[in-house]
Amino acid sequence: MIDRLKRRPLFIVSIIIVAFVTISAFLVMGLPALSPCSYTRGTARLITIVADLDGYNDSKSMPGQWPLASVNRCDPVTIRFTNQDIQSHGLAVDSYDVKGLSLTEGTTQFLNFTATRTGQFRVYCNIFCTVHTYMQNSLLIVT
Ligand SMILES: [Cu+2]
Repeated sequence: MIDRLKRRPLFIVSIIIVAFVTISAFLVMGLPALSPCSYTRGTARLITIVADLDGYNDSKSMPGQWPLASVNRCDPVTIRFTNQDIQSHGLAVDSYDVKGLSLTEGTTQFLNFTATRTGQFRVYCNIFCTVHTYMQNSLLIVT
């Protein structure tokens, strides 16, 4: 009986040490990596962006970032990009496709990727055009 009571503080100290080491490991190494999207496929998302002299989907008349699109992590994303202008326009997505698309007058192309990383990613025209400033602040939000 006395022997059991003597051991109890040792047990409590052991628990505290294990908890401390575990918490320290999380703080030093960060949270465990997210599961790969090959195991959890999300919902297919279609985003339509039309480029013309009013920007991306009339972004010229919008005060903030526009157009906005929200998807969930692991969703397969398709951006349908149409250029209705007579000059060329591009479409790039930070972190996902910085090379992007380059479209001539009156054409449509698709940009496909899986939203593997969470965060906010700028969508923008990556080739110079006369309405370039209106095509710099579209946003893809991955949660
Ligand atoms: Cu452009």
